[in-house]
Amino acid sequence: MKTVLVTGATAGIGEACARAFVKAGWRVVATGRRAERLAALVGELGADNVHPCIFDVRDEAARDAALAALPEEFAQIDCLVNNAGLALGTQPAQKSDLDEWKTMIETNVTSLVSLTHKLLPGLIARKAVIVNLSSVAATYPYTGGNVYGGTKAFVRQFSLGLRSDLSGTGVRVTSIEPGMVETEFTVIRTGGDQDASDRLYAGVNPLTGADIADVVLWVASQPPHVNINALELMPVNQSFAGFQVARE
Ligand code: 8X3
Repeated sequence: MKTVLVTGATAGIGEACARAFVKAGWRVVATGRRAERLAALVGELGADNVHPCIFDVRDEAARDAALAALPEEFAQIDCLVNNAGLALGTQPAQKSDLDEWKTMIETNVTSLVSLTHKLLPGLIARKAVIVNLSSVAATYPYTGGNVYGGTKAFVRQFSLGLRSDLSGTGVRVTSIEPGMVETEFTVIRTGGDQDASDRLYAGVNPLTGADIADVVLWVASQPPHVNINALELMPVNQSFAGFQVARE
């Protein structure tokens, strides 16, 4: 039985990953800040299948304590899903809040590289799969995307660089780059504005957390000689628009 560690498993894509991996016969270490959400996941999927680790990914001491206390049967990680991340704010740079920028960088970039660095020796020993959740915002800039897009471009390029560094180890690395996925993402981004989130996704038929979880599981289930480098996906109703032009 293989073990996957999923960060940000309390909601959205992470929670869906926990469900998909358990259904496929994996053990799941589910991390997140909200203990009650993780407890519900354990209740639903079974304590033999899911081990909750309650910590904020930005808190390295709490993270290390939780990982050091992993039961033996959950301690060997075969797949790391770096899912925890967030967007804060939709304003242009000149109206953005610096603290929100820093929170995105700490969560999406610093915490991701820190956890990856910590787990790397074990991941190499087990020829593991690392799946990093980037975004279409890594490639396509949009107004108000500023630092969020920057963090996701980092995740994509870090993933590709990591893969290069890990050449010959058998470790596989993938950058997953979704477009619109209806989760708590936009409610969080807008500071709790459920109406704004509902308006954004209305009529779009957006991707779901389960759609992305299926892709993550598929990536992790490839034979050992297959590496999916990067995978970008969008709902059918989301596509590309042209450049904007400001006229004088
Ligand atoms: C966010 C993708 O398309 O909702 O990661 O901005 S999108």
